[in-house]
Amino acid sequence: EAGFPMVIATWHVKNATAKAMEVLQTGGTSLDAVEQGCMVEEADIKNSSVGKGGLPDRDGNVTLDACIMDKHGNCGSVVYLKEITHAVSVARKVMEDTPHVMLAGEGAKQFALSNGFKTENLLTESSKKAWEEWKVESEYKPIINIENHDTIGMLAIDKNGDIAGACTTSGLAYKMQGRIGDSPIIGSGLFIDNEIGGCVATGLGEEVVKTVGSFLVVELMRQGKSPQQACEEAISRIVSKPNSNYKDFQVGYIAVNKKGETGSYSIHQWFSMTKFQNGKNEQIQADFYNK
Ligand code: SD4
Repeated sequence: EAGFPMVIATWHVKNATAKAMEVLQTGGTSLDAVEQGCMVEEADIKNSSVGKGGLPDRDGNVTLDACIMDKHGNCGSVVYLKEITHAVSVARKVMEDTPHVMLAGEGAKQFALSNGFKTENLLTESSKKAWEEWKVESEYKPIINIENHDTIGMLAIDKNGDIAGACTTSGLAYKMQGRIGDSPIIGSGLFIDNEIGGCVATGLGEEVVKTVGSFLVVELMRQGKSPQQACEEAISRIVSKPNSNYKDFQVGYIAVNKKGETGSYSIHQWFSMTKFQNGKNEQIQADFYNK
């Protein structure tokens, strides 16, 4: 069951995991694999929650959040990035070429431009139309499981057994202008500890941030839990809060440990993980809390 090289990702993203596995099999590092895997979804205009084609905020701006973390515990992140499709690659540049971890907004964009990234209009016709339809009622509520194809978070182990992870999103559709989710926040949307394992989150970012979800999952694995048990415990921290309105939102976690064993768990049905391991690239339905 376990073993590596291997890669897992949130939701149904077989093209992305196939790309990552190709990188791993041709001798690439887990860092290269997660970056290139995530880029597949960023470029896909049919994915309405990542990169180009992502749904905008209430005012019509598509703003991207992404982060990446390597085997040494180095990390880079961009928040509120506009007009640059490959946010994950900008995050990697922040990690590798600056003394900082996070760059936001205009500064992040200027940094990207100075590194050769090109601006593009990320608001596609179909996202614009969806936004215009939304504006009629302007009712804000989190959408559970957008098309079963959402924020991409990816974790990989390369031939050397080293773990890396990345995460990229356009965030919640119709968020307030300036809103940042969990996805670019190290420890919330993503955490890697190369001695132990890694975790990435998807769903309502506010709830992930409040419980520092991905760090929690990795730390629970450090204390001896399996990836599956750790994901379940992290969901339990959210749903068992007094007054939790978990019926109204989704959160999902995927995790991997050093051996390549995996886990996935969510609050509601229809979260899934894509896993490429031992020659098989498959979509796996996650177990869930609200039965
Ligand atoms: C966010 N966690 O911005 C992201 C959105 C997401 O599935 O994962 N949607 O809160």
